[in-house]
Amino acid sequence: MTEQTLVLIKPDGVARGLIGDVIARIERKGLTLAALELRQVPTEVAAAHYAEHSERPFYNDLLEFITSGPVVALVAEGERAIAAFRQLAGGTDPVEKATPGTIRGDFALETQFNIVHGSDSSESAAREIALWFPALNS
Ligand code: RTP
Ligand code: MG
Repeated sequence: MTEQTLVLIKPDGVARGLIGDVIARIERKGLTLAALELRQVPTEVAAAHYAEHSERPFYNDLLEFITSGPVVALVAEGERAIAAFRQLAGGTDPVEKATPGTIRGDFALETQFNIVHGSDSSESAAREIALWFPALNS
């Protein structure tokens, strides 16, 4: 089924010059881009984006990190796009869970600095796309 998923290249990925590599992997997989923008994240958007983690011990660090520099926000589209991008990203812990060949497995050492975000379900994707790109699909 054709889906859309919200991807973020987090501040560490942008600062380390990995925008092109991440986008190349998305395109090579066969997904297409429906929206793409470099932007500074307002704290309110970061808080809404990660609202499900608001009670977790790492929440404040996560908000501080995601607002620490520009991110690339994009919407990738294609068959099973949500699971397809999660496959490209690899597991949340870039050493214990992500395998080599994935974005996190290839480029990251620490869970907090794991380069990318991808929506984890169709409900999350719909919520996150409406948050980051309210004009898309409207
Ligand atoms: P994301 O939402 O960023 O795509 O990552 P995810 O689904 O793989 O992981 P999730 O459980 O949603 O966690 C969101 C982000 O919070 C940071 N985190 N830090 N220090 C920690 O134990 C910890 N756990 C999670 C990571 O940046 C993770 O991507
Ligand atoms: Mg998540």
